[in-house]
Amino acid sequence: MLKVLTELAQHVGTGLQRTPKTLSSMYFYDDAGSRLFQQIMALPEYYPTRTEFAIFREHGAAIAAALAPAAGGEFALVELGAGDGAKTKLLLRELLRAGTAFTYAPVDISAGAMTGLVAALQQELPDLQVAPVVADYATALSQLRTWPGSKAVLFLGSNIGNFGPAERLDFLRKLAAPLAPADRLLIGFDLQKDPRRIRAAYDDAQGVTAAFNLNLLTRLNRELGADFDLAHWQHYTDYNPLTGAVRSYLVSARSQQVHFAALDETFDFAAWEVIHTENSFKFTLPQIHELAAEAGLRVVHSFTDAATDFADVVLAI
Ligand code: AVJ
Repeated sequence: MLKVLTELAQHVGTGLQRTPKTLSSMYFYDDAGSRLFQQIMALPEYYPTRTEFAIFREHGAAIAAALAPAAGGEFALVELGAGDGAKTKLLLRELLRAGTAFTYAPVDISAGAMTGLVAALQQELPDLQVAPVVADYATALSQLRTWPGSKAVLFLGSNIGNFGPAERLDFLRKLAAPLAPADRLLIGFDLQKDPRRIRAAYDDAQGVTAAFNLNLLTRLNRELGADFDLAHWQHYTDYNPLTGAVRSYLVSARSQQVHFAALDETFDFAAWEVIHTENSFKFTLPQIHELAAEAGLRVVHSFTDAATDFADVVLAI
C-alpha cells in the first residue's frame, strides 16, 4: 500500500512539473475509476467494447484455435488489463469447449476489478483454472519469462492505444522478448474511422467519461491529500485524424493553486491551463502491420468486424 502511494506521489510530483502538465491514465483505475470505466463500456457512444465483443462472438472459435498450442501441453492464457473480463469469457468458453487444458491468468491494476472477475468466473466457469495477478503491466511483464509451458498473452480493448508511438514499440518488444515460436499475442486495436464518432466516444452526452477523467482529481485529493476543487475543473477531449490520437485533458477553469499534503508542495494552474491525462490512439491496418514488423512480430491472423471499426490481431515471433 505504502509503495503504491509513493509511486503515485512521485508520478504526480514529476508529471505536474512538466510542460504541458501530464498525469498517466494508468491512475484512472482506482476502484471508483474501474466502475466508471464499466459504465463507459455500456455507453451508446463508446463503440470499441461492443465491437470487439461482436468480433469475439463471430470469430471466437477461430481466435481460440489461433491461440492454443497445436502440440498441446501446459498452456497459460495471460491477459493484461483484464478488467471485468466480459469479452474474454467468450474465448475461455471456446477453449474449454475445445478441451484445451490451460490456466487463465488475468492481470489488472485494480484489486476490486480482480475480485469481481474471479468471483464471476468461479460462478460461470467452475472448471476454469484461474491464477489472478494484481499488478501493473511492467511488473506482470517481468514475471512472464518465468511462466512455464506455452502461453498466449491478451491485450484487448485497445488498451495499446494509451501508449504514445515510442512507448508502444518498446512495450511490444518487451512483450515479444519472452515468446517462444508457439506462443501467441492477441492485441485489440481500435481503427481510424469517422472522426466525429471517435470524438463522441470520449465525450459522451451523459458525462460519464467526464466523471471518469475528473475522478483522477478525487483520487489525488484522497490519496495525496490534495485540495482540487472539482467545481473549477473540466473534461476536454480532441481527436486528431492526422496522428490518430484522442487526447483527454483536465482543464483548469480559472487561475488556481492546488496543495498536495503528501508532497508538501503547491502547484499553480493558469486559467485554462490543462493537465494532459490520456492518449487513446486509433490505427490503420497498414500501421498495425508496420508496428508488428518493427517489434519483430508477424501477423498470424487479423479479425475485424463487418464495418472494420476494430481489429483483433494474432501475432507471433
Ligand atoms: C481502456 C484505454 C481502452 O482509451 O478507449 C475510455 C479508456 N478513456 N474512455 C480507451 C477510456 C476514456 C479506454 N481504454
